[in-house]
Amino acid sequence: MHKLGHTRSANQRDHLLHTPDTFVRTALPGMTAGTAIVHISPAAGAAFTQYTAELESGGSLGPTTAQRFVYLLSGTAELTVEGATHALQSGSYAYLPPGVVHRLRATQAARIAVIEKAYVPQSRVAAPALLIANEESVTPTALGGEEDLQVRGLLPDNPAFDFAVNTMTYQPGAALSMVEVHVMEHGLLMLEGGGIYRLGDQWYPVTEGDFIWMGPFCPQWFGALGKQPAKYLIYKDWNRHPLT
Ligand code: UGY
Ligand code: MN
Repeated sequence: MHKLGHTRSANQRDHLLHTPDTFVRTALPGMTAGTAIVHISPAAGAAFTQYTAELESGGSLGPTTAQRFVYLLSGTAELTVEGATHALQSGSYAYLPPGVVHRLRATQAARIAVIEKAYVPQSRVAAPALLIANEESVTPTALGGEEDLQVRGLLPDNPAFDFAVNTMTYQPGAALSMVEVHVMEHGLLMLEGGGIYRLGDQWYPVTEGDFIWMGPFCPQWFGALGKQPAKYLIYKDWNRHPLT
């Protein structure tokens, strides 16, 4: 059915809601047998890029000189880096330091969340090392003691990292305990369930498959609705002075 120009997608100064009906697929340099849905980039004011790579079996990501974080949404893949090949499945993720040559190839059709960011060095702190893990190996913690809101920090709590990526899982009815307004920006991919996201002065219904960018100081709040938990993957810049 034709939607007569209607969409939930919205593009505001300090936030973006990107819903699947508006996704445009594009080739990225060096990517083979696959396409990318670019959700956010410096062109829209962000200091990072996030895209969903959709690879056919045998397809691979192109190279990057930036640091790269990948999280397997579905399918299987193999990551060859530093002389070893690692099998990735749903929930597997990897942090690839800047300049580390690697090859990420789908072994079955795969969807991969990809975050890329220029590294901001910190004096007297060595750059982070390669990390490959699965979300299931990370122990969740209750946010602010709220048992119905569990957070998994996918990257170590270590000042070498200039960004963080977490998953947050809300039981139906759970919500952030406050409206947050902070210097960090976010890239957020809804993995399961849905609810209401407050962004700036608007409240949006959001569901699995949606992407949200929140710019610095964008007022934000989320409450989970429905009968299943809501879960999202969320990026934020981290561990650096605001002047850097
Ligand atoms: O880490 C965060 O800032 C997180 N609580 N923000 C969010 O879920 N919008
Ligand atoms: Mn936040």
